[in-house]
Amino acid sequence: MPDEPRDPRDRADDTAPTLAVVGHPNKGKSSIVATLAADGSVAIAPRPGTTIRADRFPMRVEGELLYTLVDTPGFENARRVLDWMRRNDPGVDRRHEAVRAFIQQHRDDPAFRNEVELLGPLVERDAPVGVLYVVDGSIPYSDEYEAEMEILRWAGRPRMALINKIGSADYTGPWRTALDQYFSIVRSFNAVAAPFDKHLELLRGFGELREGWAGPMRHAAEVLETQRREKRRTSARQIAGMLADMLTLTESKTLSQGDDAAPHKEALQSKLRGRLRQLERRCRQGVEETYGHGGLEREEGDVESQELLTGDLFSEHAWVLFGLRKKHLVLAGAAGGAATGGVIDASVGAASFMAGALVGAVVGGGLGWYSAGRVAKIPTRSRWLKGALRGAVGGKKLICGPIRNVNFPFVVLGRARYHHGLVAGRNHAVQGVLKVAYDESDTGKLNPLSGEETRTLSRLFAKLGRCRPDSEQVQPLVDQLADRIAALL
Ligand SMILES: Nc1nc2c(ncn2[C@@H]2O[C@H](COP(=O)(O)OP(=O)(O)OP(=O)(O)O)[C@@H](O)[C@H]2O)c(=O)[nH]1
Ligand SMILES: [Mg+2]
Repeated sequence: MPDEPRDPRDRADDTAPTLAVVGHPNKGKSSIVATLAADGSVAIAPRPGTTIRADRFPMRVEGELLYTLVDTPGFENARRVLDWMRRNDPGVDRRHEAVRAFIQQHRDDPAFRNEVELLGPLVERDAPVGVLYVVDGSIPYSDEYEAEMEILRWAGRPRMALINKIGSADYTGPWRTALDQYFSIVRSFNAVAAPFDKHLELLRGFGELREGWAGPMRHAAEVLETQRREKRRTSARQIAGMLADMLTLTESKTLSQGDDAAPHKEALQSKLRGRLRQLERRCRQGVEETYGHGGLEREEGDVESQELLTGDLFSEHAWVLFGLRKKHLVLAGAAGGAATGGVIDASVGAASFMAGALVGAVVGGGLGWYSAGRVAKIPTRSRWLKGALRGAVGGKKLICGPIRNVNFPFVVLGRARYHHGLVAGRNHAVQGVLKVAYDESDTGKLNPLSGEETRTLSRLFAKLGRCRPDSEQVQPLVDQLADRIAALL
């Protein structure tokens, strides 16, 4: 019977490259693995000797294996290993056998525990493995690395050197000169700070290491790029959904006749603010999960940065930073107002449409201007319950929200864009808390919205604000909003 056709993903598994990341202890090997495998579970720590076993980290997207990275412990006794291998040199054409023999003979020798672990993946039979040798370009080159590079040469695998600069000093030049003698490809790559396009560039570079790897590595980069775009779209949908929830959110309470409304009003407003904050928190968690950073803690820095992300959505500081500038507030108010005017007129008749839109623009523009830099006020109104006036039913309903301030959704969006930028730009080598360190130099990080974008968004916000939360009109508006937001992330 002929063989069943194989799942193309299995074939991909056969051809997916494997790269062993090796080097001196504490030079960022595990950090490179974490970043390129997008895996926050890789053990990284400031002290040497963190990694004690060779561990495989497959990079899979929707079940397809793109490549595998092998994290390894650092060299400890490279000189002694090389001495042993030289004494047992079987000739240039069979030197990899000396590496294999070394492993076999020292399997139980605690002095060479690290070397046995790290060299193991390099000499596995039938497994085409590439080697990434990691050095720290912020400390000077010295002879002690020569033995490591020589051992790797003996292992006979295609290899690339990566200069990962941990500190601020720069010895990249001398390092390159030394590395060029042992490695066909030498690249600089910062495991912690490298932006996503540099990850892709490096992955494509791996394709140069072996015949037959260019295709799989180019494919891997394409898949990751597509996945990245999808993550941005998902985040945009999460942010748009949050905005829709916020713009339609109300809190209400039925009061008995004779009840003093004032304390209830306070309580309702505070409850509404609490729910809005909760919506923001939930959206942030969603975005963090989208980028594989679920369960992140946020570190609260100084008061300024605290207010920015972990701080209060309603703080004046957040409004000054993320709210629209006055010029755009007028545009926003005008666009939102024009939309309102247009809708009102539509019911009256086409002839007055433009006139209504104009009035709406003027009124809206005025409101926009008025609310520049002001923290959102929550409108609260009361409605007599049916029959209350006739005395059949007691009391009235106090309704708080939704927030109408034109600046409000822009403040929320600004904060969401800033948070998204931090999360999307965070490599998995950065472990622990999400550091919120915002200072004046970050101000330009968020591209300001153009007048056109402000107008379009304002119209959508205004339309959403007129919807009931459960109405069918909400979803199409959220979709449109998500498209706009995706372009801004
Ligand atoms: N600033 C900065 N720190 C880095 C970089 N790469 C690694 N580090 C830090 O350097 C320390 C060691 O990083 P690891 O990735 O654990 O190094 P390693 O080579 O795997 O270490 P061992 O497993 O002990 O051999 C950690 O504190 C990392 O956060 C980098 O590019 N920039
Ligand atoms: Mg390590």
